[in-house]
Amino acid sequence: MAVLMSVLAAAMAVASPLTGAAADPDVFVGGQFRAAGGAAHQAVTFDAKAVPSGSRVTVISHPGDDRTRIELRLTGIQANRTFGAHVHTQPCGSTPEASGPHYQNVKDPQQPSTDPKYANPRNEVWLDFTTDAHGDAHSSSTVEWRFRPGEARSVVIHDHATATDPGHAGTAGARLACVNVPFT
Ligand SMILES: [Cu+2]
Repeated sequence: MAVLMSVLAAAMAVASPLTGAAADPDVFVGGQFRAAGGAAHQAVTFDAKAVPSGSRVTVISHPGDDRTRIELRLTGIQANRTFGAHVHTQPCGSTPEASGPHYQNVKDPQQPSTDPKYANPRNEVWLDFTTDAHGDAHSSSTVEWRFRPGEARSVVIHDHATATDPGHAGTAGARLACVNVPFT
């Protein structure tokens, strides 16, 4: 019996690193934007001209060893326009502010954070994009860290490209749309 137990323990010791790898799957979210308010939706729009109801969004988060690659795809939103986009800390709600501040790997003690030391695309996830003539776009970002589970909950699409200068860093204008993503 003792021999059997030690064999099992050895088998489990070999198996556990594999189990650990399997516990970090990609996070995949896809859906259509719906007008905010009323029922909770996967993806909500606050600006029907920029992000029409029925346009589509896909977010894929690929966790790796001490790094994360995040992809954003959009179809059918306003054509030939540059938007800002970031990972935020709270889920989308019926108002644009519900999604909270940007997720930061190292949190700025000063909030709202507009210090480029913290509000930058290495410490936050910036996914700015420019649509083509069809209103389609794709962007991605790879950061050298993993999300703290439960602290990154959405991707927000903003009015314009993200600023980088002190006092404005990380800002990108009004929040036009939001998609819920349970980042891990
Ligand atoms: Cu943002």
